[in-house]
Amino acid sequence: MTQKQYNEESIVILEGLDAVRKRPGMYIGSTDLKGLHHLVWEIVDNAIDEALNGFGNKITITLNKDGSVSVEDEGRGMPVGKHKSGMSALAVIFTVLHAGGKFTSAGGYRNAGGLHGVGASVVNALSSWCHVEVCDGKNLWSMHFEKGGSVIGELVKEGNTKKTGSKVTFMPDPAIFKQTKFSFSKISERAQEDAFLLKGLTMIVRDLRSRETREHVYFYEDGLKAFIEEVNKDHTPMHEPVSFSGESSGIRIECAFQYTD
Ligand code: 2B7
Repeated sequence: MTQKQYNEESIVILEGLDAVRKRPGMYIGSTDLKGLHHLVWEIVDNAIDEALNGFGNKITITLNKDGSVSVEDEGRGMPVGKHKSGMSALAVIFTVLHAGGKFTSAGGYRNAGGLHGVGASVVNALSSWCHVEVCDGKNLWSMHFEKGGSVIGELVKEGNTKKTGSKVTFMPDPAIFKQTKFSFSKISERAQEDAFLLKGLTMIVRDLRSRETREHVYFYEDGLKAFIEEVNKDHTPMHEPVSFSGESSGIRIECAFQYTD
C-alpha cells in the first residue's frame, strides 16, 4: 500500500476499493469465468460510450501473452488534469468507486443497463496491476496501479504524440478469481454484438497468447440489419429485413425484424 496519502479523502478511497475486494460479487456478479469477463466488459463499455459520444470508431481488445488484457480506443483520451481533490483525474477514475458522470458533459450516456463509466475502479480493485495510457493529441501519459489500486503511481509523461485515445491494460488478481484465463471466443462474441449494435464501429479482438496470433475484425455498415441477417442465416426469410429508428426525450431506439418461414 502506498504510504504517501494520509488525508481524509484517500482513506475513503482505500476503503472503497477494499469493499470491492471483500465482496466482488456485489460489483461484478461472481468470481468465476463470468465475473472474470465482466472486467473486460466494464472497460469496453467505457470505450463504447466514448464512441457513442462521437469520439473514435475503433476499439481493440488484446489478450496479451502474460495473461493480461488491453482495451484501446481512439476517443478523446481520458482526462489527465488535476481533479478538485488534488489528485490526478485519472487516479480518481481508477481509484474512486462510482466516479462515473463526474467527468462527462451533459450527464453522460445512459443505456438500459444504467449509467456507464463507473467500472474502471472496480476493475482496478480486482487486478494485481493495471496500466493506463492516454494520448491527448500532444502527449502520451501513463499511470500504473498495483495491488488492487492500493499502490498508485505518478502520472508520467512518456513522450509526444499526435494521436488521441485511451488504453487500459490489467491483470486479473488470481487471489480473487477462481480462473484467470480469458476466452477468445467469449470476448469475440461480445465484440461482434457490440459492432452490430453500433454501426460504423470497428471492434478488433486479438489473441497473442499462442504461437500463432488470432484476430477477429467486426464492422457492420448496416448495424442491426446485418445482425438480423446473421441470426436468420440458416432460415428462409420471407422478405428483406425491415429496419427503422427514432429518438424521443434523448433516447434513441433502433429496430430491425425479418419473418422467416
Ligand atoms: C470513466 C468515465 C468517468 N472519460 C472521459 C473522456 C474520455 C474518455 C473517458 C474513455 C476504455 C479503454 C481504453 C470527456 C468517463 C471518462 O471523461 S473514458 N474516454 N475511454 C475509455 O475508458 N476506454 C473525456 C470529455 C473530454 N475529454 C475526454
